[in-house]
Amino acid sequence: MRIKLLLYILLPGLSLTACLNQDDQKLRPNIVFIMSDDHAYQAISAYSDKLIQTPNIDRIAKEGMLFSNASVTNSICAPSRATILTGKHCHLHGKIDNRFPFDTTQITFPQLFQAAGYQTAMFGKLHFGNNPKGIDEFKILPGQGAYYNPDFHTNDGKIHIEGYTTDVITDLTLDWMKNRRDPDKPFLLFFLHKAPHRNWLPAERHFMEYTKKVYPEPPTLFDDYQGRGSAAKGAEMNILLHQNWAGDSKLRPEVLDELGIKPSSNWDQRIMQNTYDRFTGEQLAAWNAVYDPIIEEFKERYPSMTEKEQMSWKYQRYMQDYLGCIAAVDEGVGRLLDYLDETGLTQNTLVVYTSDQGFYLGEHGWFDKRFIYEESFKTPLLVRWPGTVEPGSKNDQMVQNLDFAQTFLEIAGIEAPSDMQGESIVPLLKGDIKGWDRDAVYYHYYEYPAEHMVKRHYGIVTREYKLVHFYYDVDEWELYDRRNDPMEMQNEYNNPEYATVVAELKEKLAELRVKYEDSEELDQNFIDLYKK
Ligand code: SGN
Ligand code: CA
Repeated sequence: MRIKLLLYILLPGLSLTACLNQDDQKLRPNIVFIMSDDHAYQAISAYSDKLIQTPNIDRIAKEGMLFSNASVTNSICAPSRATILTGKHCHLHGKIDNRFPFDTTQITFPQLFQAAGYQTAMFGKLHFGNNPKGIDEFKILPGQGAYYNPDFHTNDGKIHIEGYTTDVITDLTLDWMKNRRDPDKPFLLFFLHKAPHRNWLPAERHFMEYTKKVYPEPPTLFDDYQGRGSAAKGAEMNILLHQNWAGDSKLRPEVLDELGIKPSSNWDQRIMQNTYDRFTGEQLAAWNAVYDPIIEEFKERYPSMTEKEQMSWKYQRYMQDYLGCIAAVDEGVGRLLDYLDETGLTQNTLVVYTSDQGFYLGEHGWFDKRFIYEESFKTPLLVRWPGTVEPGSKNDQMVQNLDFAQTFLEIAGIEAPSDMQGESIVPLLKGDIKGWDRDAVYYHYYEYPAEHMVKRHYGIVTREYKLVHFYYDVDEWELYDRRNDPMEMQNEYNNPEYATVVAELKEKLAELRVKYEDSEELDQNFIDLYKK
């Protein structure tokens, strides 16, 4: 088979399917790419069991490899997804933030799989502004999608399905696997959860359980941002100050009025009302039965609560709903893994679990993402590939979402376009780290001024340090010593002891900007386009 694949690579005009007989076709590995939205690695028990048990997601690491240093190039939804699909940094594929359109004339890796004879399917949240290309069957949520009773864009128009969206996405995925997949062809499947994106609405079975739990507070929940620059201080993602009392903490809009609580944002009350409006009568009754007593208790307590107590209350409410959403994702992953086992597909199928970026679960008092700082820069990555990946193995190399396209293409024996900017992690999956020489990664965030007010910044991350440049309306640099200050509480940029480190990293950062073809001119172009 390898020779035929080589022929295909050497003779691009030749159709791969024409070269392969049916047995060869079946031998090509299947790929299942499972991605959730905003799933923090802190909320996967394979990484940390402080918050939640995720036995099904953990199975992928138990039977495969856990990456402890996987990161994204830009910690926000649509840009991350565009990077995954194109294998390019945002400044080249152009989807620098959630608003900019994606130029659909660009090649995305599913198109190459489809052309090479793979079946391709996608279910869940793409959040890309466009329908996907190169996908035989898709059912994707419009934009962010809804947690209950979702609509989907499909190859044949719009559909509406009643139910809890995480379960619906799992059902759609399994329905395709069982009923429409051609067993004689290899497949590339995207199983893309909307959960646990804001505003965190769990399924009934989970809000009943999770609203009763109490979670440990992270040590930096009451961070005052001293030791950091104006970007951390000016960001609007503090749980106490910026999470919505109604939309996020699930107080009733009328209760806010009653208690004289000013909404944290002008869409606070509207979001919760939209949530109620979407429920069926039965769903609403189940919701109220659990959330009404929480609201009643809060009403009693609120008049005597200090700000610190309000923060602690909001943090618990946040964790209960966020983690409750993850419980359904974990069950869905379990259902898919079981199906692969039952059908014998496990052996020849690569399964990836990841998130479009990391997320703050109260670290630095925050929710949301966007920053190059640890919890949003890093993303979970678990990979199972029986026969190739050693079960229970761990890898701490700096891999990125930039690497998926080339990795999958190599696994399928399809040539990657030469302008992709990642690196295949297949050697790492095989346990060979000798040939892997990446010692730094590049990061660039753009969406500012915008919701959460995280300033534009780019930076370099090595194993030991993180050097960041915030620009646009400031010109500030930050340096973090990742080994001695893992919680990133102290900017060492102006500390003379780090002068040599700063100088070296600045040089390296400039080299990375050249290597990846980013530049001040492009920074300015994107600023100008933003203003239009
Ligand atoms: C919404 C959320 C934000 C979130 C963005 C982007 N606000 O606007 O908190 O940062 O999505 O998220 S909400 O009040 O509407 O929930 S992303 O994952 O799509 O990038
Ligand atoms: Ca996201």
